[in-house]
Amino acid sequence: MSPPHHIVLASNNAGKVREINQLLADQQIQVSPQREFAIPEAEESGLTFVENALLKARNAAAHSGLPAIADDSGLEVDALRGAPGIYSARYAGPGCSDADNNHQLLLALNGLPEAQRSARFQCVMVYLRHAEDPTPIICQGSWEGRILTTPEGENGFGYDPLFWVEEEGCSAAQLSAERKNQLSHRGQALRQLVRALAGSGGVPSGATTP
Ligand code: ITT
Repeated sequence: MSPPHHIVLASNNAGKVREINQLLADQQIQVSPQREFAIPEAEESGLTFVENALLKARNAAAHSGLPAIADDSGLEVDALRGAPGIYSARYAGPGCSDADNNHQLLLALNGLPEAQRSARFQCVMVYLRHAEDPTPIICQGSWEGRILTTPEGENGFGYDPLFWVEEEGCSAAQLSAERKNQLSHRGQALRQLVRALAGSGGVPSGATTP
């Protein structure tokens, strides 16, 4: 049995949707962002990336009747004991912009030397065959870097202008979309998910295959 052909993507973040669509471009999967179904936003009440990803995917699957993929991701800064973490999208407060979050992060790390600015992006990507799927596919990726003292670059989204990628000698926002997807937490998680989907055939748990 082949993988599902139509999946709802449980994200309202345009940057994520763009990257995920690029990563899935050569797969035989049609991924529709949840805004096309007017799906109400899920409350991200979990305390882990996994919990929040499941909440978002379940919400999108329930409202669309389709299998769903969700990405819960964030930036962990060692000097901030893992903050902003699961709160990365709203670090500077409700309704804040990427620029507000970056400003907040620079304030929090003000004066800290380079050696103490280590950080990583985390991404948990989940797939639910349907809203009550008891065996979700859960994949995870992480990407090591360091927080700059001033933003650099225009590409990407979120904290990319402050995320220095040592092995590339530039910020994440100075990488091409293709290169970022090759390296990033999201790219790692989604490639795993695609492999798992190809193996599972996207069959609902409990269903029998001929
Ligand atoms: P959805 O829940 O609708 O997908 P969101 O932005 O609220 O969108 P999250 O709760 O997963 O999603 O928060 C992720 C935040 O982490 C995101 O808003 C960015 O601030 C940051 N982030 C995640 N991946 C990133 C990346 O690749 N580059 C820069 N920042 C990233």
